[in-house]
Amino acid sequence: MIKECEMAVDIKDVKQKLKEQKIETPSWGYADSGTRFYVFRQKSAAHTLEEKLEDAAQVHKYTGVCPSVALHIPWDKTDNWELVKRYAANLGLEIGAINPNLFEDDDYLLGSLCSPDKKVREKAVEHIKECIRIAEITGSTIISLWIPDGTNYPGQDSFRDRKARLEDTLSEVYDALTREMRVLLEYKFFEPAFYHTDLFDWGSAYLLSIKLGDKAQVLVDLGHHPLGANIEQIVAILLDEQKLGGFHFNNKKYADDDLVVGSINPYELFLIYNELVAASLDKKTERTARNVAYMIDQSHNIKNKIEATIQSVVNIQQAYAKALLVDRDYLKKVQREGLVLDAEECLKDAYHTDVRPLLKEVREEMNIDPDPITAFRKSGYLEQAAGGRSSR
Ligand code: LRH
Ligand code: MN
Repeated sequence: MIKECEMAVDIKDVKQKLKEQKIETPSWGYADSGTRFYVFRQKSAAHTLEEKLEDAAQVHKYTGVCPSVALHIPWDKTDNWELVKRYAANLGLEIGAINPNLFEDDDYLLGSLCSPDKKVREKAVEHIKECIRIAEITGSTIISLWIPDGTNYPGQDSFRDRKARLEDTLSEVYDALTREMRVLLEYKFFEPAFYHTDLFDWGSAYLLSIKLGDKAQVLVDLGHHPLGANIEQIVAILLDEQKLGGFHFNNKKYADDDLVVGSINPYELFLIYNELVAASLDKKTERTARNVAYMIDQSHNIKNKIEATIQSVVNIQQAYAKALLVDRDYLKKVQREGLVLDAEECLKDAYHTDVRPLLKEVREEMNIDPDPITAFRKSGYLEQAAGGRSSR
């Protein structure tokens, strides 16, 4: 099976790229979460930031590719960020993207950065500046900014006035970034607003990122598109424009379901990685492709949260491995010759390659157990956590 691919790709190079993969896990993925209907609490769920970091360290221990954790403010708020940075470092982790929260405050009823009320806009900008100060201490270089603003009824507000407010408030945020930092603009086509959303698609985020400057890029959350949207095409365009900053990986069947990435549509995840690998081999886009931030953004309502996160990482590793096995010279040739079926079959050859043996070899060479979930289960960590953590 591996033999098949050896012709087209250098397996040593593929293995090296898989060993260098970096996937950031979300602190909120380890805590109790649910739907508006109910939260099924888990005895082993994390409640404190320390517990979330300990769980993230387990995911890194058993996958070897998750050295950083994204935080959400104020969900992870603390008064000693130096201590948090050291605590994480002692667990072999770094603090990753800082996510401001512009959706959990009474003042944001009519919006945050787009609110008609200047006081509210200033409050939202001040909150993001607080997140920038936190990032300076934790050594984070990414402010991951989802703007939930929108309206629920026609006539409620002016689209263009809100657009002007957003450009104005975000330029103040942009000027507050340090030289090393970048702000990733996360769009979403609806929810919590149900008539219009101010940052609703890749185009609105791209436009804004162009107006702001090089330190502003677009974040693609896989759950934030209308059904039928061609996300791999959006990824290709943003790469080509050097404006793809990162991902929030998850999967959906209907709306923003935040299910395990690759669980519903693994072919889509492969096609997204196919665009990323192609861009990494192209002089015009390789730098952007190299700096893409791969982050998971999920809520694990019924699966064990640590196991679901490990499963997510494995799904991402498999998608990347398959994309690295695509015979790109042959693909280019048949594409140029208009051999449609052959081009599609070239991709499917890689997609249908069982890369699990390859990934087991890679883990062994990284001195970690070839079967992460089984190894984690054997560790007894969950039973210990369930015993030691108070079910609040
Ligand atoms: C919004 C979102 C955003 C986060 C939240 C947890 O749907 O994707 O990235 O802030 O989920
Ligand atoms: Mn997200």
